[in-house]
Amino acid sequence: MTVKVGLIGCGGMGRAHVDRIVNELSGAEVVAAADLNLAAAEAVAEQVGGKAYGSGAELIADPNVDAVLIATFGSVHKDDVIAAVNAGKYVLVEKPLATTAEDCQAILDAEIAGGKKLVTVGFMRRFDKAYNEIKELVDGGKYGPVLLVHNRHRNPSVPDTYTSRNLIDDTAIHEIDTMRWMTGEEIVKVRTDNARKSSRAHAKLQEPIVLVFYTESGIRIDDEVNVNLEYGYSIECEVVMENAAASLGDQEGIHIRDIEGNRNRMCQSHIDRFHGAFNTEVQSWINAVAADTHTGSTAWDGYAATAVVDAALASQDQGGIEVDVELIEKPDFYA
Ligand code: ISE
Repeated sequence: MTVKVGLIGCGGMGRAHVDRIVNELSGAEVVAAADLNLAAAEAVAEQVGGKAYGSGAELIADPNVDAVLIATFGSVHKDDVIAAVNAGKYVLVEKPLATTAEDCQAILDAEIAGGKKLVTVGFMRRFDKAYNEIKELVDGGKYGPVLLVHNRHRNPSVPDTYTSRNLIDDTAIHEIDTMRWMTGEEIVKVRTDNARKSSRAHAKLQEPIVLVFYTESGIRIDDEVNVNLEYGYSIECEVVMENAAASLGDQEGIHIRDIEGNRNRMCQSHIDRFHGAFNTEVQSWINAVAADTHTGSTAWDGYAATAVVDAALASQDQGGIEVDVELIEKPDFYA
């Protein structure tokens, strides 16, 4: 079966997914594209020989669309995700699932009412080879339990529209999900520490910051979020167990030795650094849709990550105090 995919949101991320489906992956074709900016949808539709729509609702209602890939802004995810679930279509939605825990709960309710797991949240790091190798070490237990994790999330620059809240709800949300997945535990407390402000950050952006999380068993996790560090897109993670520490390799790309030194080529964006993880993620989703099963992170994972984001934003608003994460009881549906 060739899965007929409809794309909602024809910006950079959506177009990168179309390119991977067309050029690198197998088992799917893009048959429709939607965007409020109809010209952007038409450009993608022309590329793939599909239909263009001015809204997600119209694309979801198209009987020729088997499954939906959503790459719009998080603040407008909720209605399209619920419409796809109500139409019984699998949906891969870019992070965040929605921007408030309340909106995520509405998605959980719709999915539970339909009785079938249809929603996958695009937390692509779960498909990154190196993160998976560390997780295997953690799960294998050879080195004892995890005590601490140190993360660094560095971007070369961000646009002027990027706000201090985005440090948490757009950037650190990746570590929030990865740490829940890696440790198999919920995050129960969070605080935010400010650092000396980077002179490269625009006037209203207070960064870098360090988030400090604690999980149910007391694992302490820190996450430096530093989004104007000029040199590149750099993601670091060191997991400290009782008898060993394991870290991600420096970059996904190549290593160079020349007269100027011995170094890695620096990635410049998430699309570059996580190219392999995105491909594996979308290919797994295509395979799962074709087999009528669910893969990857669930709507519960999307909800739990957003609940941690809400607590971290509350900490940020209140001068960095430690805030408890409020989670509803996990429905058996997601056990
Ligand atoms: C962006 O939306 C991402 O998902 C990237 O992985 C992250 O590094 C960046 O800060 C975000 O803006």
